[in-house]
Order: sequence, then structure tokens, then C-alpha cells
Amino acid sequence: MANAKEVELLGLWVSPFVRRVEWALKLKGIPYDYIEEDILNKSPLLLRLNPVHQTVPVLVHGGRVVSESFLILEYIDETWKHSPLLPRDPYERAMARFWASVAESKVLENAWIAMCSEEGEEKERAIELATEALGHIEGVIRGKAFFGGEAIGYLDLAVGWVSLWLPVWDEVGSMKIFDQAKYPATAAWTGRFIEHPVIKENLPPRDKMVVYFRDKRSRIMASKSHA
Ligand SMILES: N[C@@H](CCC(=O)N[C@@H](CS)C(=O)NCC(=O)O)C(=O)O
Repeated sequence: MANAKEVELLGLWVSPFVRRVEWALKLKGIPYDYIEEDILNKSPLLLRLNPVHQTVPVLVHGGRVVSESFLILEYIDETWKHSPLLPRDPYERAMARFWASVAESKVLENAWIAMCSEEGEEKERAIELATEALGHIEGVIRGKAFFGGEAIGYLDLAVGWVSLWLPVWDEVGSMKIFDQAKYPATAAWTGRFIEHPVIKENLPPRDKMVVYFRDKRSRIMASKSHA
């Protein structure tokens, strides 16, 4: 087991990418030091540790640096093997990675685009792509407690943002990608996910999130209209 000095995480309180790494560390009981970043004024430390993407999360373990949240989850799972996140079966592992990447590239990215777009064709198209992909995710969770089976696993952590961030983005973007009536299995799963004690204690406050994303949206809209 690592001691606290061994593991450091550079993060941002409101980031879904950072939270999934924190959830993994907490589920495995790995102590870590958390360093909050100001992504509008990035620290020399962040720029030095993650010069390629300059994004959080960044995990530092015994002086070695890993960036990109999905790669960090894999690194954590391979380094601390107890309470495994990824399934053992190679096919199941491939499927967990496949659906994580679908959720990220189709649901998350399009939900973000939709939230940050004015009413119109671009927004409609993004909503369509996100909802279509969410429909596929609904098929994956149907009949299961968690994507990982009986316990939270890699795919639960990957899709975890749907439980809180997506409803907030829907509110801020005046849209309804996550229609609970349309995706009842996903809705039931978000209820279970959010009630898990580790997750429940490690969620940002919803009201602060709304303020943060409203501001973020305005800034992005303003920069688009000046482009
Ligand atoms: N694909 C990355 C995305 C990370 C990301 O976009 N992080 C945001 C915070 S939510 C960030 O650091 N943004 C700073 C920037 O883009 O300049 C991951 O999964 O780690």
C-alpha cells in the first residue's frame, strides 16, 4: 500500500475526469495528496508534469507521472490489484473499454457541445448524437445493478458523470439529453451509483456546479461570437 507522500493527484473540483480518478483511489483505499489546479491560470507544476495536454487529472506515483483519466484508472487498477475495477475476462475488459470510449466520445463530448451552443442545427445534432449513444448505454446497464456487475467497476467510474454532470449540463444548456423516462435503467443505475458511500462523499455540490458551468458556457459563447 502506498503512503500518502507516494501518490499525488492534480485536479479541479468540478472536473468529471478528475472525480473518476478520485473515486477509483477512494474505492481502493489508496491515500493521496490532492492539489487543486486553477485551469485558467495553470501552475508551472501542471505544465511541467503534463506538457502535452496541460489538463487535469495528473497522477504522480513515486515520482512517475500519468495523465489522461482512463489511463490513470488502468494504471491504478494494475498497480493496486485488490478490489479490481476492470473485469478479469479479456472480452469483458474489451467491452468495458469500448463502452467507456463510446460514453466519452459520443455522450460526453456531444452533451458538452450541446450545452455550449445556441439553439439551432449544431445543438440539435449534438443532442441527437448524445441521446442515440445514451440509448446504447441504456442497453448495457439494463438488468444489472452496476456496469461492473454487483460492484462499481471501471465502466461505472467512466460513465459516473452521467449521474450528476449530465443533469446539470441539461439544466445549464436548457435541454434534456438525460430524459429519465426514456432511459429508466440508466436512471435507476444513477440512483444506486450516487448513493454508494464512496461516491456520495466525493461529489461536487450541485448548486456550485450550476454556477460554474453557467459561467463557463457564457465564456465559451462569448469567445465563439468574437471568433
Ligand atoms: N481526456 C482528458 C480530459 C481532461 C480535461 O479536459 N480536463 C480539463 C478539466 S475538466 C482540463 O484540464 N482543461 C484544461 C484545458 O483544456 O486547458 C482526461 O480524460 O483526462
